[in-house]
Amino acid sequence: MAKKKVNVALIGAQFMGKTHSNAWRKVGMFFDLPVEPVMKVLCGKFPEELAVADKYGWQETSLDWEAIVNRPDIDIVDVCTPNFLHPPLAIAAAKAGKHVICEKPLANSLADAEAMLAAVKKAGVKHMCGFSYRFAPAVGTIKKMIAGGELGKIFHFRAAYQQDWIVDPNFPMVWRLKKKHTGSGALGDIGAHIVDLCQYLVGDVSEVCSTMQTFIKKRFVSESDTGISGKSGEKRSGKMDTVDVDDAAIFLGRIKGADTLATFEATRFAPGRRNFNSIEIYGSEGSVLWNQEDMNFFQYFNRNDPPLAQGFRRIHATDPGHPYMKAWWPAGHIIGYEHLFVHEIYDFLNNLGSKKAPYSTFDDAVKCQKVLQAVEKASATKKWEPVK
Ligand code: SOE
Repeated sequence: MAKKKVNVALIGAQFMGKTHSNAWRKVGMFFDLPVEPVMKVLCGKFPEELAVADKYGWQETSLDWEAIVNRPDIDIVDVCTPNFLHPPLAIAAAKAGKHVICEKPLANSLADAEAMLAAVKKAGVKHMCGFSYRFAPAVGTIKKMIAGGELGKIFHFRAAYQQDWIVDPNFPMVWRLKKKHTGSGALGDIGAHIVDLCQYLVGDVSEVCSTMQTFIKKRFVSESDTGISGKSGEKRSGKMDTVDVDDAAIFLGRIKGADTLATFEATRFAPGRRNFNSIEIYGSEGSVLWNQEDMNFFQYFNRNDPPLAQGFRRIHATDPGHPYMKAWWPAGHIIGYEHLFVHEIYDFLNNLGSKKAPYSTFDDAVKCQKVLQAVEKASATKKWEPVK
């Protein structure tokens, strides 16, 4: 029987537009879907960025997102723009009765994030915020192990998300470094991921203390700067602009209803760490370690192993029993960063018709945004701040 077609519009054609386009294109090839996604329209801000539409697999292009989200034939709107555009796009899509996917962090502020959640709830549409690392097979297995009591009572959740792409003082001003476009710097961009992983795997953060730092306070504006972003390696325009967000945030958290201690580090100034999103979880029965740069494996220490055989074992999270893996290749044939987005789109499509949402929703994203807000406040007050 022919499957119902669902027409997709993707807004944003840069890095996340690319990862999501790949996901929309691949999902039906590797997963059995209850519907058939049709890659209808790729929306962008500049004509030149839409040149990729054809090779990405989109049928049409548009510079008018407003017209597209209101088009009657569009069923799903996927928001992959800089953060400041998330609220207007997602709220308009919800009001038009479209299901909405939005990249993280949901918004630049808690108020905007809550407005987005209210809009999708009011419209009764499905909503997902793409916390992609939840969809790593190893992370899914770790979640099952914790839920199954295999780590016992959790003492510590520790996460460090370290990058180094702006250590070079010659890297120009881009939207991720301007508060009006991004909300916060490393905190909201990569800190959001580790906050979400903590709340997904261990529990909700109830209070935080923190400190944040901007290491390079002025950056040159490149000649190609669009007012949102310049491109690295471009000629200088002679103008300098102020970086008004954090380059790094470190914070401590306590977990609601438990005596678990959480430590978080989000930095873009760790030379050599290209995209080192790492978590460590230590419990009364055992511990696990995972990092995205080695994403097909995790390490597991079991306190109940025979005394002379104790140690961290390196588990291959590609055996078919690990989440999503049976859709890909035989054991040992590893997958990559882009597969996480195929997994999230699969989960979204596979549950379009069901009440449940086994993926990160706008509710989860608002919970994350509450922690981000508390971290920024704690950094200013230099006190422990509650997550409200
Ligand atoms: C930049 O830090 C970035 O692209 C993040 O915005 C993504 O969420 C992360 O997956 C990779 O790095």
